[in-house]
Amino acid sequence: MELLIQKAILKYGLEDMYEYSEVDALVVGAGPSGLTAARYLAEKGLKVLLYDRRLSFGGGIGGGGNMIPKIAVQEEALPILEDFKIRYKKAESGLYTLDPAELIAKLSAGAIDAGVKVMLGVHVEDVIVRGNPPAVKGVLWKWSAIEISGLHVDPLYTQAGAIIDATGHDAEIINIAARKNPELGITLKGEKSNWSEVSEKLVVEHAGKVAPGLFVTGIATCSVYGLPRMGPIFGGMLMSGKKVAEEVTKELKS
Ligand code: 48F
Repeated sequence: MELLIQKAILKYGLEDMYEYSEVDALVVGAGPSGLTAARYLAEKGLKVLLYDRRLSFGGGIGGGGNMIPKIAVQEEALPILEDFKIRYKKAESGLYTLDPAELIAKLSAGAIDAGVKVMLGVHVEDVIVRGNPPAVKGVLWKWSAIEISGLHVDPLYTQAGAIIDATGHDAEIINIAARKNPELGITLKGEKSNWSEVSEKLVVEHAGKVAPGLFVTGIATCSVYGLPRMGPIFGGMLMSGKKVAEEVTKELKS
């Protein structure tokens, strides 16, 4: 039996890895912005792969608002909640509240049902840049377990028409791309102190293309463009995910 289990995993798992070594769009980060972006991209018929270095979904959603199990969003985000069939309640403040566990589960299920292939335990550590003008063409990655072990193991490669950095506060992929490839002309301005109402709008406006082949969404957008962080309100994360999906779709289909 052990042998049959292993053979089934190797045969079909490696088949998946082979098929997904080249995709239309690669989203790095399975937080609120990455899951939202991935679903709307897949709905347009694109081949979409989503990596997260953890063995679980949701990024910063699980902590709710300051570890209290409720999340706040503003009215403009309600159409996205409805697309994912996420339940919400109106609060006295004019905001809407929802359950973080439901948000994680339904964003994840929505992305997978739309056709997104998810690989967890994958740490993206570098980008590949080619061409003139230079463009980001793919990423290098390791299993997170290898990254954490500190062992020297060469990374694997995934090629993508568009790479979306949804890695959260540190904008890890764009940081690496900027530092190692000055020819891309990316300058990261760094995240500013909290200003929720301003940041929630600016993060949606700025989500999009950073360099050829490379896009940003979610709170990573604040690090790239010097925008204030927004604290425990999540509408901007969802709306910036949808916005980047629209930009990437336009570019890949043109
Ligand atoms: O941090 P995260 O939830 O990013 P987000 O979608 O949402 C931010 C909010 O959760 C919250 C907030 C809202 O107001 O401020 O912080 O912008 O999810 C980022 C995901 O990316 C993964 C990480 O494990 C997390 O699940 N990640 C980060 N770096 C890498 C990565 C990497 N190098 N390779 C793979 N995954």
